[in-house]
Amino acid sequence: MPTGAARVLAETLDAHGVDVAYCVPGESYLPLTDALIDFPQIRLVVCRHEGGAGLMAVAHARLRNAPGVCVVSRGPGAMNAAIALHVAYHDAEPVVFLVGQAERDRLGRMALQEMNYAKTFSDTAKMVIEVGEPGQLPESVARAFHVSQAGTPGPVVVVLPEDILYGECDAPPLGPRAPTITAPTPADAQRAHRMICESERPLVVSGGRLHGPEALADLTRFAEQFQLPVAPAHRRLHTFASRHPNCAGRLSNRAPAVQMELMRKADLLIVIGDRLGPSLSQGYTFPRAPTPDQPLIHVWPDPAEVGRIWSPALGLACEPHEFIKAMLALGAPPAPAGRDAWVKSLHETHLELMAWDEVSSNDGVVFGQVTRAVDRHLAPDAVLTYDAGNFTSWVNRYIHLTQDNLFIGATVGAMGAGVPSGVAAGLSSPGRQIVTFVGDGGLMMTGNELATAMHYDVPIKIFVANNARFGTIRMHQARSFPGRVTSTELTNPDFARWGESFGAKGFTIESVSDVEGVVEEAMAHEGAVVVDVRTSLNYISAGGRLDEIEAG
Ligand SMILES: Cc1ncc(C[n+]2csc(CCOP(=O)(O)OP(=O)(O)O)c2C)c(N)n1
Repeated sequence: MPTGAARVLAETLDAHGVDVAYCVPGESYLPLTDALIDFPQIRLVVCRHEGGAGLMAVAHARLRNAPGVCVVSRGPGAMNAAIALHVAYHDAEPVVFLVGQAERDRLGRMALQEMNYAKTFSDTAKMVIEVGEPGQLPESVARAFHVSQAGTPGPVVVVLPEDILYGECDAPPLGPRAPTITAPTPADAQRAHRMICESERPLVVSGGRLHGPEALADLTRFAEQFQLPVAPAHRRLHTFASRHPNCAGRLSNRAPAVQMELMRKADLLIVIGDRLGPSLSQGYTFPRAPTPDQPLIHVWPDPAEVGRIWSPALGLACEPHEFIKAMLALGAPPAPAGRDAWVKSLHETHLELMAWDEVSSNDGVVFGQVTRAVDRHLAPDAVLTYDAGNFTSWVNRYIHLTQDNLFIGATVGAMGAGVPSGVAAGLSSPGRQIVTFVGDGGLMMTGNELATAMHYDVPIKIFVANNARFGTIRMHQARSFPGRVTSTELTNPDFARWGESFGAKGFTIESVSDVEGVVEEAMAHEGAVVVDVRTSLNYISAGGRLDEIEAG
């Protein structure tokens, strides 16, 4: 007996275990919002902008290691969500976007808000699935979930013509397809094992595909048993505990020169669970593209990606955790002489870099003072998120993390991701402490999602690096056009009062003497918090001062 198509769609989402979906409602998919009333187990989170909703779905995917779901209205709604497709594509996060469309018999006539999604998203979606008939709904949605996770994860768009949602559907709802887990072949595992065991100066890079406590614990065992130094990849900071004696330092963008000088001495790179990219590879120099300076073992579950840019000595298109399990199963022989000293030298350099040099400035608070203070108040399983901008360098440098933390940052460097990611953390992973760092530039892009946090009682703690500038661009200007300042100055609201107007508690840090007290109070506060940190412009990043850059 036919059932309402929107109900079958809701049943299919339910069968896929969806318990949170992020949306901005639209008249183009009213039957779906209506059908979801009967599925209280699926929480439809209403956001204030589709960019925010989409970025929350991306963060959800990272938090849960499962597809995020974003539902947006057609045309304008879809275009607002486009940034999230771009982030999910570059960051390899599985997200299913359900997007409204005009009625089928109006398509091609410039119907209200009609759009050709296959054309528009041809470069940012793994797949665009147009639902042509109501009976295709369950299969289309099941395909979207499967494709979003298979191989290199990414965003999949399901296009829902309005009349289909109002129609009836003969097909039953569908559940998820069985996942395919790929493991290394025994021969490849043996070869990798031999290369690792014989190397004097190996370096493991731990990427974001290493998800969850078991995979991360096995990574630590692998490092300990084989005496391997491990560097967490760009914006995947929690994948290896920063205080662990095998931690080699973080491969963030523009990593400190002294660290890179040492790491470049590695005689083997083992990249596990990261696609690599411009930031991690320090502009395609580590490993060097297309031919690395040292042998590279690259582990990523997609043969099209392994070898696409870099030429690895050994490419393994398999699940990263399976690779680690295979290495552990082969056992660790005694490491070559000198390995111990190599691991120690990397770790000592890393700890020296993470130690705070007492610096202050007369043009505002050095943001590192704040990140360092926050570090002391972090819960053991805190979720940290950040936006994009120079202030992130202080977080990369001065916040210690363990594998019990979860760190979310868009590797593609999209401003606006920070606050929505923090809100998603509260909704997808309730009960954990959530700390978000954002610049004044990024906050004014998607900070309106603080309203979503208030609506759903998410106790997000937002620390704003407020230097009244698009600071990163100001820094690049100083480098490329010294003395010529333009288009980077900002006039901001009073962020503490701005936060309070939403119902959050507002704080302002104006000088170094405010830091300890305010951070302690803000971190202890039970609800949402906005801390406006009047930040030094001169200390533009942990890597260099503006006056020094200007001077050349
Ligand atoms: C959506 C988006 N727009 C523009 C940029 C280019 N961009 C990179 S950093 C930056 C300035 C960031 O300013 P702010 O958030 O205040 O942080 P700061 O760099 O001052 O620490 C801009 C405009 C970007 N990365 N993303």
